[in-house]
Amino acid sequence: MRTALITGITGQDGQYLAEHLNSLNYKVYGLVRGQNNPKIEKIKQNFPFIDLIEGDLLDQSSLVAALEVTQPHEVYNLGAISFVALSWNQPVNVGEITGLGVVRLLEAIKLVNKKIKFYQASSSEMFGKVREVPQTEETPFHPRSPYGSAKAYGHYMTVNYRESYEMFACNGILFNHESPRRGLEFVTRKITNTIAKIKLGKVNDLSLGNLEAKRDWGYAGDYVKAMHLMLQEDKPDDYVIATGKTHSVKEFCELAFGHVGLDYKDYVKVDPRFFRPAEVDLLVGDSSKAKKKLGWTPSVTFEELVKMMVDADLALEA
Ligand code: NAP
Ligand code: G4F
Repeated sequence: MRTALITGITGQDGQYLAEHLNSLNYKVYGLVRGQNNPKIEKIKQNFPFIDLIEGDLLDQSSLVAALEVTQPHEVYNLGAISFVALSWNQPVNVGEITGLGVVRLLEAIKLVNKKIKFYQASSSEMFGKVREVPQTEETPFHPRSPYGSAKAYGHYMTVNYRESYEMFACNGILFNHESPRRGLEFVTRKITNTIAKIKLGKVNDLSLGNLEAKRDWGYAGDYVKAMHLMLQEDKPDDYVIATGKTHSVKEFCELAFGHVGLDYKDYVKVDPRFFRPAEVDLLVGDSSKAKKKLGWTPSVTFEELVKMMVDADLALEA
């Protein structure tokens, strides 16, 4: 039986990846942190097949111990401070966890067993002020936030360990991916959850920041399959994972409000508090390499994703 250790198991992607690996008969371990983390109970209840192990990307020895205990064939590093807006308020914390955390894990693998295959959750945020459209594996990075900069460091260190120590280390450069399990702080879920509350008379309006920003939004359930496929290849490599289509926050609002028979213009207020010190205006990825080499393609369209999220939030809030 193959064994995987996932950091970030309490997050959106950790949950989908654990389900996917379980369906492939993997033994799944999940790294959890904190002495009273409320998310841990939910994981225990909803995913009883996951074995939880304590550890923290800030603590080198806890990562070494986690690898020694679980002896995984594959490690998926999904743990991070992942909310871009927060990264301006906590740049050092983000550097420590989202950036240096990658190196702590790579070092732990080098020490315990260099044959462990490693997946790093790289991000389209690294493209930032984009140098070309669409973005590919060859597009230069120009990160626009402490988060994007920390991810770029983690990305290059993953490449560096691959080249220096012949480790099987891959970067998945994933564009935005969403689902009903998305954190409420991210714009898509903030929109769909507030729509459900408006529809049920719990709130009256929705305050957002920049409505013109464009993102390449896909479905998280599709994207975790690409993570696994990367580690099954003969050689380690880096891959862009995206839908190839881009939409503005405004378009997301139009479609999501429209799905419940409302006009977004009657509810959405623009609030300067939600603007960022530097914005990533446009992201759209070219995942031809993943299609060609991994046979990966997304299965859920933008329209299906928006409806799925609105319907799930209506059910949750009812
Ligand atoms: P998420 O829902 O925000 O989950 C982040 C996870 O990181 C949580 O499980 C959190 O655990 C864990 N974490 C935070 N600090 C940690 C620490 N010090 N040690 C260990 N774990 C820690 O993120 P996601 O959307 O699933 O994304 C997964 C990964 O992909 C992240 O690295 C993210 O940056 C990256 N990514 C995401 C997207 C996207 O669109 N979703 C796109 C590109 C890249 P706690 O419960 O303990 O807080
Ligand atoms: O949903 P967001 O917060 O996601 P963002 O910044 O694109 O980051 C996500 O995707 C990255 C991949 O590209 C991941 F690496 C990262 O971990 C995370 O998962 O914001 C999307 C856009 C931004 O342009 C933001 O300015 O929506 C705009 N926006 C407008 N109003 C808002 C809001 N974002 C949030 N969170 N809240 C608002 O009220």
